[in-house]
Formats: sequence, C-alpha cells, structure tokens
Amino acid sequence: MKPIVVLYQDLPEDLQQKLASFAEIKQFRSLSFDSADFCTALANASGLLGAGGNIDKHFIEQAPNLKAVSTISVGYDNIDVQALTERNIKLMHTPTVLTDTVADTMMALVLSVSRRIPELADNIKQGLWLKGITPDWYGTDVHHKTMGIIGMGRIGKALAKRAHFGFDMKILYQSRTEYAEVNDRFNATYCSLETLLQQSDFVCITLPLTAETHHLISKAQFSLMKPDSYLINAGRGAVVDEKALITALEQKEIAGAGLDVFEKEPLSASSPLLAMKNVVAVPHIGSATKETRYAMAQCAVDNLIAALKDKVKENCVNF
Ligand code: 8YV
Repeated sequence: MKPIVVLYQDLPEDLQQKLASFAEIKQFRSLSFDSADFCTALANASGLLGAGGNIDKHFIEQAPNLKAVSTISVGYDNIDVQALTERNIKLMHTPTVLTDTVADTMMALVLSVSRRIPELADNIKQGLWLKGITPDWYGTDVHHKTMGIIGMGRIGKALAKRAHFGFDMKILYQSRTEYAEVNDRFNATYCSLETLLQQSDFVCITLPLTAETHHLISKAQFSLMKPDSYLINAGRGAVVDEKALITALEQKEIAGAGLDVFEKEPLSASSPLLAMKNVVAVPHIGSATKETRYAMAQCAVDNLIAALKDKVKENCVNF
C-alpha cells in the first residue's frame, strides 16, 4: 500500500506524477482543520508536503502516523521542530537550491534602493521627466562601498561573492562562526554586530528567525547605523523590529531600506513603509523565479520520498 501524503501546495505536473507514483496524494489548498476531509487525511498521513502554514504541537498531534514533513523552503520558523523530533518525525527542507536566487534578490534590493530605481522609473511613467535631471534625482553609489552581512550561511556567502567580485565592495560580517575561507576569498572582515552597524553602507540580513534573532535589529541598533546607510532584509521580517525601522526611517537615522520580508505577511497596504520613497518593498520574492521554485519543489519531493523510504542523505533538519 502506498503511503498517504498530504500536499498543500500545487506542484508542477511532472513532480506531481513523480510523487503520485510513490504515494497516495491528498491535496488541499492550505492547512485548515475546518475541512473534515483534511482532518481525516492528516490523521492517516505519513508525509506532509508544502510551504508555510503553522505546523505547531497541536497540528502535529492531529497527525499520529506522520513520519516526515517536507517544506518547500529553506526556512522553517513556522514549524515546531522539537515537537517533530519528539515524535521521531523527520523535517526536510531545501537549503541549497535557492541560494543564488536569494543572493541575486538581495543585490537587486541594494541597487534598487540606492539608485532609486522604482522611484525614478515611476517618475518617468508619471510624465515628470521634462528636462535634464537635477541633483534631487541622484542616487548613491554601490561599488566600492562597505557591505555588512549579518549571517554568513550559504546566502551570506553568495551575497559576499557578488559584492566583492562584482562591485569591489568591502565586506564586513557577523555570524556565529568566523570562516577563514570567507575572509580569504572575499577579503572579508569578521567583526562585532556593533562595528558592522557603525561602518556599513549596506546592512544586509540573511538570518533565519529564531528566539535569538527575533528583533535583533531594533532601536539601539538603528541608532548605531550611519545616516546615509541602508538596511536590506531578505531573511525573515521579525529579525527586524518593524516599528523601530519605521521610526528610524522617519527620523532619518538611516537613508532607506530594501525589504523582501516583513513581520506580518502579506504586508498591509496601509503600512507606513509603503508610503516612503526611500523604501523598496517586494512581496517575499527572494526565491521566486520559475527555475528556482521548480528546483525547490523538486528537491522537496525527493526529500519526502527519501525520508519516507528511510534513505535520507541530506537536507534533514533534525536527524
Ligand atoms: C519562500 C523562503 O518564501 O525558502 C524560504 O525560507 O523564505 C522563500 O524561499 C518559501 O519557499 C515559501 O514558498
């Protein structure tokens, strides 16, 4: 008998078929106990595949046969890993396939906010380009500036590579570990968070959300940043205290922000952030390219099959 898999995100046709050849798929639009069919499917499921949703202790209790959760994401702050581990349930994720795409997104935010691309592109569309441009439309250089990277995992390294080789930037970084290869390859300097905030022109966050990283960047940290510096966040929204960010922008403690992630997503259309010209906000598109989203789904399907076959070689968070 095939194992039952609850799928809560659409898969490309070929991946859906691959999964169907191994498992009986019960497909839902989201993780909602409102539907009796969902409750029954979850109660019988060996596997769970999708992205997002709140997979907490209560959720896991409703799935007594669960052996593996495969998230189509690198981040898993929405999942109670300890509760899974206590039940011997494997948590699989997709840490490698999205690295370059997220680093590209971060570089795009760096350039967009400092060169004011969305704002000035909008000016043309509004018919405001009537003569040669004046200094009030000038941007700020990126090349040869200092980039401070908070979190030096795969994405941090891919960003350092772009900034160093592509833009001749000086790299500062703060992470749990100092990496000799990062220092050598990107001529990077490992430093305290305080030094990084004080010296960087672009403070770039690539951290996951954990109890330790929640609101790591708040009022006190903004007060250390240079008034002409920019905050770039493509890690998780709640690593930054959003209220403190809004205040820092209003009081011109920093020059602007490039944001892919927010404390509450989707970001409300009434957020003060969206009324600020010096904020480039995008809707959590870090990994959102056709190629990478396909690769993530493929990786997650393979992860789930491997976990349910007890043949895990990589991508397991907890075992
Ligand atoms: C997506 C992400 O939001 O992988 C992550 O952790 O934040 C993004 O790639 C996620 O894959 C949900 O679709």
